Amino acid sequence: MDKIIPLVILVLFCGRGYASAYADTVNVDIGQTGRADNVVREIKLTQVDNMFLPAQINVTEGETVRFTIKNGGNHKHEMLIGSMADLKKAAGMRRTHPDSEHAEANLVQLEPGVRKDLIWQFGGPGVVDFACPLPGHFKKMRGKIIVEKK
Ligand SMILES: [Cu+2]
Repeated sequence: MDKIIPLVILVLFCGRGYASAYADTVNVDIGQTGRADNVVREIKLTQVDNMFLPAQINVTEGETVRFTIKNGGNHKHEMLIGSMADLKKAAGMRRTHPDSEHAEANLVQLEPGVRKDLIWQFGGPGVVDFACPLPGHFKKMRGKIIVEKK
């Protein structure tokens, strides 16, 4: 036991160091719910088991986009827009509380065969992530939205 405990502490410490030094930037301007009369672009997204098609989208800063998301798979899927830190947090929540209800503005939940719209206004330039946070989907079912400078 004497040797195991310090190793666990070391792993935890390294995990945090990695998270803060690399990918999971918390201060991402993900944008906000958009208004239908401001929509300048429609983007079709298809969910299959388990990926998004396409998985990379380019938009322009400030732009309001109507995403039309179709679940073409045989399983329930979600699309959640956020920073990678937000998405990982949501995926963790889905694992620990699989039956909880979610009604965030940046989330769409789709049963198989269903199509839904999400109108979203992007903020400043950067990279916004999206994913299906459901257990077993999250690692592969991800995409990136590149918000380009105007
Ligand atoms: Cu999914």
